[in-house]
Amino acid sequence: MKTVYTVFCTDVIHEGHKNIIKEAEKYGRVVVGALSDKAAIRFNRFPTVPLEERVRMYENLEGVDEVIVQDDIMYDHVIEQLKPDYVIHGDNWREGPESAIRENVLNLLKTYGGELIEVGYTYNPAVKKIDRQLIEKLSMPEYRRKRLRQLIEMTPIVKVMEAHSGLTGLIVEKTIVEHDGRLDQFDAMWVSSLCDSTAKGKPDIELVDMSSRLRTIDDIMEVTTKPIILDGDTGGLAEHFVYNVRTLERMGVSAVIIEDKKGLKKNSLFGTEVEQTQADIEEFSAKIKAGKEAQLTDDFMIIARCESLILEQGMEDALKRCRAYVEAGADGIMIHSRKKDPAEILAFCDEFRRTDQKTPIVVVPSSFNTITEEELSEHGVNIVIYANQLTRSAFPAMQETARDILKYHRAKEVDDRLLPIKEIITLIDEL
Ligand code: SPV
Ligand code: MG
Repeated sequence: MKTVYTVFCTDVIHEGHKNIIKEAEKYGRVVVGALSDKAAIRFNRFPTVPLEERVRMYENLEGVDEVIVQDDIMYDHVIEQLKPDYVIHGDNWREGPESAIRENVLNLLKTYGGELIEVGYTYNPAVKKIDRQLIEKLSMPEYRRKRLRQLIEMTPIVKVMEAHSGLTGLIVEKTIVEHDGRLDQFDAMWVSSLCDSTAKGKPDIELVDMSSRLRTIDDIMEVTTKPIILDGDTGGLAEHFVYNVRTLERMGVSAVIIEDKKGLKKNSLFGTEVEQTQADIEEFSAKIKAGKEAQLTDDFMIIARCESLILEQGMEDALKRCRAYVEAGADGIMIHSRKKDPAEILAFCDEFRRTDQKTPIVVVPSSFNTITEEELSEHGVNIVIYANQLTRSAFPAMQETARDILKYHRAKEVDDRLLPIKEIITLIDEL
């Protein structure tokens, strides 16, 4: 009896999957791989049904003989163990990043004479509708909100990219790359005060008020499903912060990060070049505590950001504060630095982890940008935020285009470096 293998990474079985099984049965015994959560989040949609339930769902399908778990997007391990005579897949993986997986399968099958069977991908209105429903489900507050906590458990390091509009949200949502035989994408979005303010042409001094920040979040939420972390600046008055916590929670935001400054907040990357005052430990702890008491779900996170290293108050002060903030109920801590050398941040993480192995650590490597995600993870970091790189890449590109059109009195010279009109008009999905 020959073995036919296919992998599923879906929460809902539709005609397309049934069609694959029907085809597979013609060739032999059907083994279905259930893609593990940690593999699925690297290129597919975030699972809303636990792995064990997905396995059971696939086992109950007519024509399926066995279900195994595939723990990686690439098939190496599974093919090595199972040596299937055939791998069967929809033909929709020939283009785009998924073609790297197809290459991987073809190379593995070649080593022992296995064969790839590709069947026409079913994309009828019923399948399309299921697809839309799955996406809509992920964008609902009750799914989106808890997803950050789930990601912290599921992945060694949660990768977060800045978004400040529907368009930048779409970039974070949809960008998937294949590099070195691996597929990858961002896990979540950071609604940065710096970039949200900059997009509105305003300074990053808490001038853009909460109503406007919420409007930005809503624009992003309209077109995305990934979890959102809000840069909440100082959190404002504790008496106001509690109301904002409830609003953010209700909208489906996963976390707010508030920093231990008071008075006129300026951007941290100014450091001590401008006057900035750190709040007392007691005062800031009370704000965290009030926020935690106000929230109603277990999903929402209030993360305390410590500015001691930015304001050159020393390592001991940073550690003392972060431990106090955790004591006050913070669900995570963010430690910031504007040094180019990551040594200071790593020393902090190592020391913090010596006494606290659990509380999530967040870092923003804008200045210490030589450090890799893997190295950060080895030092106990759970969330890495790329806080401003989209804004910083868009601004010079737009400025150069504006300059060149002024210079040449026409747009021909800039056209080659622009997104083709056809692509811009199809960038946004139609319902
Ligand atoms: C932001 O992105 O607004 C931040 C991070 O707060 S930083 O600009 O590095 O202070
Ligand atoms: Mg900020």
